[in-house]
Amino acid sequence: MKSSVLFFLSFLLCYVNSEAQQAKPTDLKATKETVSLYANLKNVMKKGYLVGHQDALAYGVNWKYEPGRSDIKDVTGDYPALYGWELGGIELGAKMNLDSVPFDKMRHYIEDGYRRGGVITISWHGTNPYTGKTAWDPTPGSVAAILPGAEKHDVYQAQLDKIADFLLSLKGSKGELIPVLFRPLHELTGGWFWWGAKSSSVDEFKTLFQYTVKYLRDVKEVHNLLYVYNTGGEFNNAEQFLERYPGDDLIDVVSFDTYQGGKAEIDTAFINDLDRHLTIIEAVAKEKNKIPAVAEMGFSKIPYSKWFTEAVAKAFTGHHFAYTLFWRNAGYKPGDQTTEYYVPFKGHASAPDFISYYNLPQTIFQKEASKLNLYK
Ligand code: BMA
Repeated sequence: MKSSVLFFLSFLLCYVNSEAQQAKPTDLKATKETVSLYANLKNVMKKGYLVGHQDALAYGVNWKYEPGRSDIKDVTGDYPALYGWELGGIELGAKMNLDSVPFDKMRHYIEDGYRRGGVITISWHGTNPYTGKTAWDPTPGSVAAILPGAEKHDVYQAQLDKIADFLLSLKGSKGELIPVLFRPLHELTGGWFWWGAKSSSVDEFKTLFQYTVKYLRDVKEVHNLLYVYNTGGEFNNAEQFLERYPGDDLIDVVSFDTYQGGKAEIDTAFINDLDRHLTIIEAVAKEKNKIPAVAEMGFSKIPYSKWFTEAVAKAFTGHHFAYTLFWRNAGYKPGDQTTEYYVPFKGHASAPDFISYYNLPQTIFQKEASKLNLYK
């Protein structure tokens, strides 16, 4: 009798332990808040997904740097639950990023979002360390040239030092580090960035990703990061999705980016692809015990006014993933004379549809996210 009780108790303990272990990020030294965020994002998926917006607090269509403002808030009365920010330019020691957001302001916006209980994700369209040109310079050999021991390795390492400094400068009110979903080397299956699939071999890319995580985590001791593996839409099965995956010990979130282009109509191919890609990454995440997410998405200028309910929500039906991030409301860009925005602003034709999307039970914006206590 006694031994069977003991057996039962130890079984229970093992079960509880393994449940707890399952909810841990790959960085064994991750801060308390980072560990909590990871576990909570896993739980969130059971009920819905966080909705995010890139550069949400810095600017929107026809406005810039107005304290407290956000296009999503203008339309819904609520902030997004996830805030995307971009570090491109920081590696050069610049005061502002490649989209003209000053890093000092960005730090404050990050603190604001975190204080409200929101989540932060960061991308990095970094300068090509090999050529000194932009991120969009897929010169062959760029990755090989910066690997440990190669001619431009020190340039990349110095870039990472700047990244580490910024990430370690993000602090909450008690001095705790703000957790960040960090997605370096994103859209890695595409051919447009210097780290892309067209300009590096699978092994070179994996080595670069492994080095990047290990340098930030083990050398720079940055322990407020969850690492996001982030492809483009160039995959048809798990094997293709995972071709450049650097390893289970380095990745916490598996994700992809997706954009609708073309005509102002419902595009069944876009919906089907999104649905299919989610099915693939959800299976990968389940098998590897990771978190699935959509790292970036949008339909620039939202020319179809029911896009959010009839395309996005439709494709997302029945899926379980932690978050999605709509890309930035840049508005008119004098540089290339184009206009770009991905969520409606007040008065836009798709604003009523976005409110319907906001009201869906699965979509989580700031007010709901705050109640979830994602850092506890
Ligand atoms: C792109 C566009 C660019 C921007 C870049 C990095 O998709 O929005 O205007 O510079 O992202 O944020």
